[in-house]
Amino acid sequence: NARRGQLFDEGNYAMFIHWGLYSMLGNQVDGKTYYGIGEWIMNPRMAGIPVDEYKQLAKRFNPVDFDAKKIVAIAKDAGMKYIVITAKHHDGFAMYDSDMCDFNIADATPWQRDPMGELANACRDAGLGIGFYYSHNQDWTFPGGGNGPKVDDQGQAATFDDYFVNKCLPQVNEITTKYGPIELVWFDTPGKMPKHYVQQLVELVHKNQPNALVSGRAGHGLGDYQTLGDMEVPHQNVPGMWESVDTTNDSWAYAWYDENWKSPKEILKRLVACVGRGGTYMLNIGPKGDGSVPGRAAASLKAAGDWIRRYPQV
Ligand code: JFZ
Repeated sequence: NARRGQLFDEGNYAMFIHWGLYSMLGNQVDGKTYYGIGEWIMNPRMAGIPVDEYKQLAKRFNPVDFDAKKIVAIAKDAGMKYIVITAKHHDGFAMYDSDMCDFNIADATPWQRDPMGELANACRDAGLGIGFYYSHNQDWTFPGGGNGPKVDDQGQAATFDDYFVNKCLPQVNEITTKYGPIELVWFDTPGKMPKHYVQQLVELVHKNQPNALVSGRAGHGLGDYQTLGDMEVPHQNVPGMWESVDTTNDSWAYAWYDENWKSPKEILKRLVACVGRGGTYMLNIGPKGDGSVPGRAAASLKAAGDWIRRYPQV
């Protein structure tokens, strides 16, 4: 993009991707199914998986069917203009090769690849934009992270500042410098995070990526645009630059039982409702633990895209 904000003027339909260690579980732990959003599986509200146990999952994470080019083709055929993917969700697991924390996909799994890099390259080759979701406040596995462990490995008390200085800020620096120009950083659930932390993050993103947008959920009104409530499709005009985030079924991350897929017609109605009111529609898919995209999601995106492509650009 030549300027910040251009993305929302021109790229009004995007793919959101929730993908991480939790995708391996698909809402099932030790034979028991937990109903809810899959990326929250380790939280006490769901399975309540202890940090050490959750970290062990990485040793079995081997998404051999992940194919960045395939995912980009699905987005492109759907009529989408950019992709935003979870570089780190609340579980704290980095889905890219991080030098700041070894709880990451390149260092902690047998797969040892960097899917964020692969996806960024595939997007650029196809003329699509790329952006990263980064859970800046909540980190459930790093000492001091929001809703995370209160002590470090040595049993010493850890503060949010420890987490922020040693993991959060350096990782946001990584995702905004390692992968060339990116379109946006999607921060989420700021909670009670003090303003000066959010300020530092926003400044860092704008410094490293002058044309990238910062999501409305950065906190303290410091984002570049407004994000409506999850799965909220407005019924009235919304002023300013805004987006709606939505998912193809009920969960964001892959959930084995979740077959409540939106039909192509529903997708189009929701897309048009947002775009027609001046917004951007970002629609999520949850790839499986093996990296593949659920067939029903891909098929509906394709069918909706076929309809979009029948009409000339206006
Ligand atoms: C957050 C995450 O906790 C969730 O796992 C997912 O990534 C989703 C896209 O974002 O959940 C939220 C955040 C904000 C609202 C609702 C759910 N909200 O403002 O309505």
